[in-house]
This record gives sequence, structure tokens and C-alpha cells, in this order.
Amino acid sequence: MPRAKRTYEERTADPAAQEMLIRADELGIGTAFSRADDMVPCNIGGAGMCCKLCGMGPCRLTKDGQTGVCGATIDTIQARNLVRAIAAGAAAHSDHGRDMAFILKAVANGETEGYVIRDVAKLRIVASKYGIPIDKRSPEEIANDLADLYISQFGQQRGEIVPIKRAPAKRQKLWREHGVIPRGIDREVVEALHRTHIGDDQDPEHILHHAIRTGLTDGWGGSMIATDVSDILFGTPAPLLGQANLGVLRDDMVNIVVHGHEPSLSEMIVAASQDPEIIEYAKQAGAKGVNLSGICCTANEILMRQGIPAAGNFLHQELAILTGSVEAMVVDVQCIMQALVGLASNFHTKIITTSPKVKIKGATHIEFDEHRALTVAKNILKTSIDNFKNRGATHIPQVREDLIPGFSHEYINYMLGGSYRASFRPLNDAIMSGRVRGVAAIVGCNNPRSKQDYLHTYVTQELLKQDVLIVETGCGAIAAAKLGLLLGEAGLEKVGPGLKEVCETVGIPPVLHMGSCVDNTRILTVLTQMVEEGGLGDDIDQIPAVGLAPEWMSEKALAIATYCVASGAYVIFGGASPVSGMPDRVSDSDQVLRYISEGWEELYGGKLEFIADVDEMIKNTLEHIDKKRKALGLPEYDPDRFGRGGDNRMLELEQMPVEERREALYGVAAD
Ligand code: SF4
Ligand code: MSK
Repeated sequence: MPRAKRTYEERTADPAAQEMLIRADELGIGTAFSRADDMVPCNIGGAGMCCKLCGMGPCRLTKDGQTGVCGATIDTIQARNLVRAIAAGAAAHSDHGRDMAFILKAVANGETEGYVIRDVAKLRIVASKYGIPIDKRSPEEIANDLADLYISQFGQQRGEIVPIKRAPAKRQKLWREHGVIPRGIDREVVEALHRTHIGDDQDPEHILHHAIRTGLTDGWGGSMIATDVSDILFGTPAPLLGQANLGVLRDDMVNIVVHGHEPSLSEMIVAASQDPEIIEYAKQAGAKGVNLSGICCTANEILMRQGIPAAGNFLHQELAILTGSVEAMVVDVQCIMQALVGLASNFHTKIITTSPKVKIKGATHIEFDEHRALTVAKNILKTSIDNFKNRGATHIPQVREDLIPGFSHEYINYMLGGSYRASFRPLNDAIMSGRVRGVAAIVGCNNPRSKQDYLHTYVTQELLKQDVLIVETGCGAIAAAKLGLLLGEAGLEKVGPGLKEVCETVGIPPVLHMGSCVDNTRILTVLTQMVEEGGLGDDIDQIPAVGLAPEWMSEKALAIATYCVASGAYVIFGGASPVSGMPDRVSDSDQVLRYISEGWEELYGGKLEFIADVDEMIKNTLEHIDKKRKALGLPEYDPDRFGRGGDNRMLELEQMPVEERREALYGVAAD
């Protein structure tokens, strides 16, 4: 029996996306949304019960007590599948970090075109963390040493990767005791593949022990390197005004959408698009100019540094092309759907691949090379502009929302105290007093198997009502942006009274956009700084905080979850669990599920759970936050204690008769 097709409202919460899905149906064009309806997920593989690691299989373990041909049990198979996914995710993030480190090296040695070291202060701070001398040295000399150190982390064979030093001291000690500190980034990823080859590691807990080490190579390794170098080269983000959703595309301009992850080329495209020569070239082609926008994490990178608008998140990549207004979609690595090329053939859009690692059959390949980055960027722009004349009918939904992104940990530190008193003290105090009940990081992808953006934004809004401060990254941040949750005052009336007071006093939105998916390391840094500030325990697992990825889909998300758990966080994933097993044979297939939750919690204080029900996600989040508050001896959360400060109080005072106001302010009645 064919599966029922979901309605547009069931497929996405975003009105712009709904409009484009109607257009897709009118044009008879499929998208990930319709393919997800047509493709019944495999319930055996989906539950982690299929092994295809060797030619004796694939083995599907669907019966109680069944093993693979080699004798592998369901628990071993699930653990192996999970660690392989974590290794792939860690590899993707870390390879991004490696590329950035190589660019830093080339910039330091004057071998690139178009790049400069934009944030010398961050370069000096990061270098000094590792003992690299900074006094009386040029930025290039320091950058050269830092690049060498970072490059060496990938191929290091023994010892400890250096960014680990940036974790709280107690956490480092715990990792050392458990023997999970990565020796080298590549080494742990290779070992994950080796251990899961046929006939190797077959103790599920032992396999999952290495999952922790592999995850740590990402969060406290490759991703941290990627974020550091991106900030050094392109500037550490600070708040600015941006826009999000498909309505940022323009009918009268050449639309170029950059999509993927690495900022190295997209930053150069931003620079080249402002070149008078390119603007003139676009005008000669009959356009008013070049309109750049982003999709996925490339969008986040250039949005938070340059204010370039985001056309959308993961599930918007096809929808942007469906507008018929995109001259070129320029992609690099990760989260790029192969379907783009076929979809684009219905329109004039060129799909331009740029990474030496990623080609798609039918796409135009213009390879990025940091040594001639500006030239390559201009070439891409001119190719896109040349395509403007081929544009046909367009349909751009007039839906867009303003947002304020750019909350790097450096900026959060600064905003809480200004230049002279920058610190996390006010945030810690707000949590300790109960004004802010706790912190939730809501991150990760879209997944067409759930209603796009719905889980992200529902969880966000419900937690805000409960005085939980939210930080977001990746496609989750764009989901919140599209709903207007990343604006200063916007939506504050729906925020709990204590959090509202804090937001009004500091002048921040209740949801802080912290960047792309590699930038989840900024959240690790914030948590570490909160520990170091004092009052919230001496390790990350004591902070009343939870991480959520309600609409996850990528292996990178699993790697992120693992390093957050290893760092002490409770992590909740929505949607399907890749290690769920069959409910009717739970007796012999829940070992992995239990181990990554209870087992990891016992060892690291953090745990990973897959929770499909959204209200249960929220309930568990709040219970965890309250449990951590209690363990710290903090006052029980009570929303009635707050809400009579900030703008509320000012308004209340303004509306009082003079005598009453005087009494309220000074405790004395009028003469
Ligand atoms: Fe089957 Fe074992 Fe080969 Fe996996 S490794 S496919 S369980 S025989
Ligand atoms: S892009 S990994 S869909 S967050 Fe980073 Fe979005 Fe997830 Fe890709």
C-alpha cells in the first residue's frame, strides 16, 4: 500500500517552505520532503540491527538471540555502527579544521591571495594558551607557529592533543583516568575504523569507550581548531543585523547561494562580490548587482561575520532553486544533496562544486585553491553573472525575518561586563539566583522525516517560557531565526520573567546564535568559562545545562553528541534512535542504549538519550536542570520571585501616580 503523503503543513512549519512545496508539486518536481514520504525507512537498519561490515553478510538480526554469520551479537553490531558514524562525523569536522590550519600556514607565509589575519588579538590569545611566544613577534610569525602546532595535531601518534588543555582541570583529570584523551586526531578516527573491521573489537562497552575518544578528537580537537582559525582569519563574530529565509533572494539581482561549511571560499566570494569590477559586470548583464546568500552552515559563517543573509537551513537547499531565481549554488563540503543537480536542470541554476573532495555528476566544477582564492572567487561570480540572462519565471516567497547573530563566547563574555569588567559573573549569578533557571543548547540539522523547524522552535519557545536561556548553532539557529526568535526585544513577552529581566538588562535576545555546527566548541568554551568563574561547581557536568538536537540527521551530530556527553552534558536527540533495537526483543538489544545513557553518565556525568516525544524532551530537560540546581544547593526555581525588574518595572513605575512612584522608589511618601 503506498504511504500517505503528508500535507504541506505537516512537512514544514515554515510558510516560505510550504509555498515552495506547493510550487514543486505544481511543477511536478520532487524534493527531500516528497522523497521522505516515498522512501519507507528500513526498520532493521534504522534500529541498528543490520551489519554489512563484511562479505559474509549483510546480516540482519531480527530474531531473539540471533547473531551474524561471524557470531556478532546485536550489541556488538550496534556499538560498531555507532562508533563508525561518530568517526565519520569527527572526520568531517576535523578535516575542515585541517584545511583551515593549512590556510593559516599559507597566509602566515604570504602564499595566499586575498586573505589577511583579521583578528590579531584572538591569534595572540590562542597562541599563548599553548605557550607559543607572542612578545615582539609579528602576527605572521605567531600564526606560522600556531598553524604548525595545529597541523601536527592531526598526525600526532602519542601523547595528548593540545586543545584538551582548554577543558576544566577536573574534566581533564577524569579523561586521563579513563584513558580517553585523544593521542592524535587522525589516529583515533583510523582506530575506530580498524576496531570495527570484521574480527576486531567485539566488546560493546570497549567499542563505546573508543567512541568517547573519537568524539573528543572532534569537539576538543578538529572543530575547535576550525573555529579558532576561522575567527583569526575572518574575525571573531560580534552581533550584527541579518536576515533569514527565502525572501532574501532578489528578483532584480544575480542571486548566488553559497552552501556547505567551510568559510574559506565563501568569505572570498563575499569580498569579491563587493569589488566594483564585479558589480559593474553584473550591471552590464542587466542586473542591479550581486545578491549573495547562504544555506546551512556556510550561511551561518558569513551571516555572523558579514551579515550576509541566510536563504535557509538544510531543507531549504532545494527550495531556493525552486524559486527559479538562483543563478548559481556554490557548494563546498557536507550536507549537500546530490538531488540538487537534477532539480537544477529544471531551471537555469548552475550547481558549482568547489572542493577537491566533492564532485557531483552534472555539476560545474571550479576548484578552490587558497593560493589564488580571490581569482577563483571572481571566476565563480562571473560564471554566475553570465547565467543571469538564462533566468526564466521566478517565484520568490516574500517571507524573511530579521535576526541578530554573532554571539561568540568572546562577545558573550564582553557583553556581560563591558571592556573593563568582562566576565561570566553576571550569567553565573543569574543562574545562581534562579533568574535564569538553566541553559539549553539547541543545535543540529533539519530532517525531512519530521516537520521542518517545528521541533527546534517548539522546544525553544517552551524552554524560554521556563526561564531557560537558549544558545543555538547550525540549522537549528536558522530555524529560530526564521521564526523571529533571534531578535533583541522580539518575543520577550513569551519569555519567563527572570530571563526577560536578564535579557532586558544586558540587551540580548533570549536565544543566542553562536555559529555553525563546528562552532559547538564555542559552547564548550562558554561552559568551561562558567566553571572557571565559580559558583556553579568545578566541572561542566555540574552546570544546570542540557544539549538538544531535536531534528538531527547527520553523523556529525552524533560526533557532537558524543563529545558533549564526554564533557559532562546531558544530550537529548529527537527523532529516531540508531541503536533502538526492536521493542519486542528489548531484552537482548538494549545494552548499547543503556550504556550510552546510564553507563556514560556514571563515567562522565553526561548521557545521550533519543526521545521521540517532544514534550518528554522538554520535561527531561527541565528535570535535569532542576536536579543540577539542587545538587549545587541553589534555590529552587520559582518564577514568581522575578519579573518586577527591567523594562517591566520601568513601565510599571511610569504608570504610577507621582506620590506612589516616589514611595516605590525611595520608600518615602511625597511631602
Ligand atoms: Fe555479518 Fe559478522 Fe560480517 Fe557483520 S561482520 S556482516 S555480522 S558476518
Ligand atoms: S549544516 S550538519 S544539516 S546543522 Fe552544519 Fe545543518 Fe546539520 Fe548540516
